[in-house]
Amino acid sequence: MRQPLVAGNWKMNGSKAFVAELLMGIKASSGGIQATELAVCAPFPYLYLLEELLAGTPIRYGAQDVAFENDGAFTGQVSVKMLKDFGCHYVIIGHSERRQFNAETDAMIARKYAQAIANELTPILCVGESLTERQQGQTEAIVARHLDAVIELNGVDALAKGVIAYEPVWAIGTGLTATPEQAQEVHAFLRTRIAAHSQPVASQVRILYGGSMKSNNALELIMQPDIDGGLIGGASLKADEFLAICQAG
Ligand code: 3PY
Repeated sequence: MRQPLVAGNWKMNGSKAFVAELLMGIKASSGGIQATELAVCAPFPYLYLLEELLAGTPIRYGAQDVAFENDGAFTGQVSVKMLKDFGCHYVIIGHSERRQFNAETDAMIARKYAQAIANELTPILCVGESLTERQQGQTEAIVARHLDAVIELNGVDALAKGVIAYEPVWAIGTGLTATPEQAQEVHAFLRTRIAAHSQPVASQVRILYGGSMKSNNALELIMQPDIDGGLIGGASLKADEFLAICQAG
């Protein structure tokens, strides 16, 4: 049995006041949500607030990126050790916005994954195709490339120490969402690909759907057999909306 996970990706949003209010709202009404694991991934400057305000709750938290080295001359970067120092449990790796705007390659992402698991930080590895790639029938080839880069460097067993998020790029920030059938097809493809290396890892690894998941479409997505929760963008910035998605999980 894979426990559903609903993780918020706040992206580059927030302020101290906003974060405090959002976390208060989530904490106040999340008590009844037992079956689903909840997490939020915040911008680096607010991690200290998460550490403070989520202490003693089952809500986990993390960051949205990490360096692939542990320390040294890497101006502007934040290491896995630093994230652990602030009590992070998760880190999002390879989000399409980082692949697009920060020129992150599969090789860099595989190294970030390696750093995370070496230091017991749980990576949430994002994979997904663009609209053009989907229209050209490239969806499976692209997500396979994203996945294989991590397996090649880290070995398949490393996948059991992380979480995968299928995020079709064409559904991010566009309001478009993959239909449950489209999403399930890719999730099943990913699981089968992992099973070719290891059936136990394939059965164990959680594969989240991300890309405009909201309270009004979460249930039908999460009900699919290979969808184990969601990585939530804009909808995770409103406590009520986020918690409604968690209820669906
Ligand atoms: C979205 O839903 O827009 C996301 O990118 C989640 O990571």
